[in-house]
Amino acid sequence: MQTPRELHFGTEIILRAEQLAGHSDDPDGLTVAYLTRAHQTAGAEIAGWMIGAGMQVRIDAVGNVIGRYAGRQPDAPVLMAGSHFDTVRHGGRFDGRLGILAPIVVAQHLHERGERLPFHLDVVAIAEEEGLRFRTSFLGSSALTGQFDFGWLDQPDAEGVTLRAAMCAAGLPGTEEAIAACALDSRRLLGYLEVHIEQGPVLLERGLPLGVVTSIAGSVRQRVVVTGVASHAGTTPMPMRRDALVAAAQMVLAVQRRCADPRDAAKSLVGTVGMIGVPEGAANVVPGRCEFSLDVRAADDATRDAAVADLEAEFAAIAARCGVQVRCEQTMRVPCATCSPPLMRRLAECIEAAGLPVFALASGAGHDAMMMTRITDVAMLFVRCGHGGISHNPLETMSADDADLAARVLLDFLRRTAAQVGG
Ligand code: HGY
Ligand code: MN
Ligand code: MN
Repeated sequence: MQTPRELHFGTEIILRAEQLAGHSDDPDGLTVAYLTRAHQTAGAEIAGWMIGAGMQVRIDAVGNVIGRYAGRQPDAPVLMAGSHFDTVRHGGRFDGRLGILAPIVVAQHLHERGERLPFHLDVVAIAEEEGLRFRTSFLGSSALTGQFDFGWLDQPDAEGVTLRAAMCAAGLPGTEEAIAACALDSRRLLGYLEVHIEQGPVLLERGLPLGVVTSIAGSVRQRVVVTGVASHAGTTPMPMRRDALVAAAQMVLAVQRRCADPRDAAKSLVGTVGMIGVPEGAANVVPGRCEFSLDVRAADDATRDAAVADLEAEFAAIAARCGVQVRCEQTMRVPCATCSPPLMRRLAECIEAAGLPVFALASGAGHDAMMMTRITDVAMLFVRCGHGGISHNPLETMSADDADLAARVLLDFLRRTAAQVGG
């Protein structure tokens, strides 16, 4: 028989997601960049919920909030569940946050029942995944997996504040030693489970609330800098211009053309220029410099790398034609990641036991789970996304019923894992 508490997992998740969305850098849309005031207060709110769920909480040197629902024995192994709580600019309230809230409400349920597990359940609210403030996507999970790039510490944000200074201002040590100490002991880990909104239309179109993720597309990001010559907009004849923005515009169209090649459609190749700017630009100056971001992803690394190589060659050809220079700097490279077949099977059993069809799908979006595959077995549960599957948009939504099903499957997953671990 279900307890009344179990009936409200989904409602509880939706309410908390709304409450968490109250912490924002921007009153006009949910924006939580790494280590801003809103980011810190959001982390504190999550920590409070973890404590309320009977967890011991610690905050590591990069601001990851880690709550432990202690197992029966102090030396028990650890199952980790989590996701990120930073957002894109004007993002949705479930991206990342669902993967924190679902295990918290499930832990609270276990706590209220006095049900202990033969492993520690560590719920991790990962401080940074989106790369909004610094060019540091997966910062939180990089620290957890011992892959933090210390070169990032000197990187400035748009206001010139370095990552190290931002850490110190937030009360974090900002030292390499402290960050290195964030690395988890992989020998203690049973695995990592991430519950995440699908951020696409696949489950919605099939009428399915949940899906088991098989693999996560790898991505390459670049900062592309085009340098021409700034000159007077009224006096520079059109044939004499070395306009960086005109060259960049052609490069953007080259990205669209190359990544829409139907021969790569089956490999889910996608390419995006999400940011473009003319630093120090003015209405009456021919652009002398233009910078843009490039994000290329595919279901396999070879398809993605071939597209990136073609684009670099094409950018060079465009630059030569336009009399400008182009420099491509890689800011991120994450290989495709594969979920663990045994953990996928266990998730599938839970979905089946909930009376739902089992459906497996690949993820086109990146997730902290990609980094975690470097140190442990990983599983991901996708939850149906409403509004046509839109995400990275304030319209992102999910139903309380779907959130509820996800939490129940998670609870069952913990119990099945407990049965396997024994003790
Ligand atoms: O970009 C991504 O796929 C992720 O949402 N950060
Ligand atoms: Mn996202
Ligand atoms: Mn996410």
